[in-house]
Amino acid sequence: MKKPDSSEVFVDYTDTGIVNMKQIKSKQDLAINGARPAFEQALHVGRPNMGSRETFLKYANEIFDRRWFSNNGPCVQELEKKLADHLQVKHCIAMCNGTIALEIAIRALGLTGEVIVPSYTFIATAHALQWQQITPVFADINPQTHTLDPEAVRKMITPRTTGIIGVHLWGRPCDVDGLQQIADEHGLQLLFDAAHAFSCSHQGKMIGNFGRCEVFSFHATKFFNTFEGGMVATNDDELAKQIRLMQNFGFSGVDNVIYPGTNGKMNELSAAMGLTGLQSIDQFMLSNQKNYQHYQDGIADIDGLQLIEYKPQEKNNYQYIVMEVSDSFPMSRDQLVEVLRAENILARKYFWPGCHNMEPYRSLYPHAGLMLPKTQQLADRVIVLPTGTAMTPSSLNVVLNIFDTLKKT
Ligand code: T4K
Repeated sequence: MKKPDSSEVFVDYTDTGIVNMKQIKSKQDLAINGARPAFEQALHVGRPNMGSRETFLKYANEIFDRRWFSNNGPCVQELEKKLADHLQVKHCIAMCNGTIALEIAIRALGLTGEVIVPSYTFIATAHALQWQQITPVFADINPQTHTLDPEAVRKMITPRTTGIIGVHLWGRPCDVDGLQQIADEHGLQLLFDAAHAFSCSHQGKMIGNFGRCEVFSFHATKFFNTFEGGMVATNDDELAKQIRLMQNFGFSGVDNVIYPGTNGKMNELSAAMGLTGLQSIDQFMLSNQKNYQHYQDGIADIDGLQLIEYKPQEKNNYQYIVMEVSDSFPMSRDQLVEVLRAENILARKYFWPGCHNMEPYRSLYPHAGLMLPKTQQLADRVIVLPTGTAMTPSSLNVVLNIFDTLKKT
C-alpha cells in the first residue's frame, strides 16, 4: 500500500458530516502548537460497526408486530443458532452484556477464593470476580503477546486458587495450551474472557471452543455488537444448562425456580442488531484489515512506533489498532496522546494503568505491582488508534502525517 504524502492530508469526513481541512507539513501545523485542530468533531477509537439499516428496521418491525421483546424470543433463538454455527461450538447463550456473562460463567463454574487473571485487561475482568467476593490475583503478561504468561500464573497459585481467567486481548489468543496444562496439573477451572475475540481463531479452531467456556462482549464498540450484549460459548452440556438457569432467575418451567439466579437475558432488539451485523461480518473484517494495513504501511519507517501483529494463518477481526511507543520515538506515549487529543483524535491508553492500579485493588493490594513489571512497562507504552468502518482513508492519513511530522529527522 502506498505511503501517504502531505498533499493527501485533507480530512474528507463527509460521510459523517465532519468536514474540515488542514494540511500538516511541520510541527507548527499541529494543534498542540496553536494551530486549529485537524478534526472539528472528535475522532473516536470505537465507532460502532453497523450492518444494513433496512435489515435492522425490518427485524424491528417484526418485533413490534409480535410484541415479544425479551425472554428467549425468536430473534435471540435465531441469533444463538447462527452464532453457534459461526463458531462451530455446541452452545451459545446470549446475554445482556459481557460483564454479566462473565459473572454468571464464574458462578456456574463454582469459582471461589482466588482466581488468577491478568491486570492488563479491561476492569470488568477483575470486577466480575470481586463483585462476588472472589479475589482476583493478578499475574504478569508476556510482553510479546500482551496475554497471561503461564510461568507467571504458576507463581501466583496458592491453596485458595480455584481458577484461571485468560483474556484473549485484542483478539489474539492466549497461550491456551500452556494455561490448560497448568489448570490440569492443579485441578483449576480455566475460562477465557474472549470479549475482544469474536470471529478469531486459534490453531484453526474458532475462539469459543477453549477452556470450560468462553465469554464474549457484544458492546457497541466491539467488532460485532448488539448495542449492549454478550455471550457464553461452551461445548459442555451441563454447564450450558446451568448458565441458562442462572441467567433467567433460576426458572425451570413457568412457576418453578430451582436455583438462585439473576437477569442476564438479551432483549429482542439487541438480538436483531446482532442478526443484522452477522450478515456484514466479512465487510467489517475487511474494512478493519484495510485500516490496519494502512496504518502498518504508514508507520513502517518511523523509528519507535510499532503495531502489534496478527497471525496471518489465523482468523482475526483486526478490531484494535494497538501501537507500542518505544524510547526511540522522540516523545513518550503520554505526550503523543496529548498531541492527538489536541487534534480531536481521541486515541486511548488501553489498558493503562492496569487493574491493580485501580480501586479497590490499588488499596487492597498496594504491592501487587511488584509481581507485574511487564504489565507496568507495557501499560505505559501502548496507544490504541481510531479504526472501524467509520474511518476514511483520508482521516487515517491525517493520523499518519502527525506521526511523520513528529518523528526524528
Ligand atoms: N472484558 C474485556 C477484556 C473487555 O474489553 C470488556 C469491555 C469486558 C470484559 C466487558 O464487556 P461489556 O460488559 O462491556 O460487554 C469500552 C467499552 O465500554 C467496553 O465494553 C470495552 N470492554 C472497553 C475496552 O471499551 P470505555 O470506557 O473505553 O468506553 P467508551 O465509552 O469510552 O467508548 C470507547 C469509544 O467509542 C469512545 O471513544 C466513544 C466511542 N463510542 C462509544 C459508544 C458506546 C461510540 O462512538 N459510540 C458508542 O455507542 O470502555
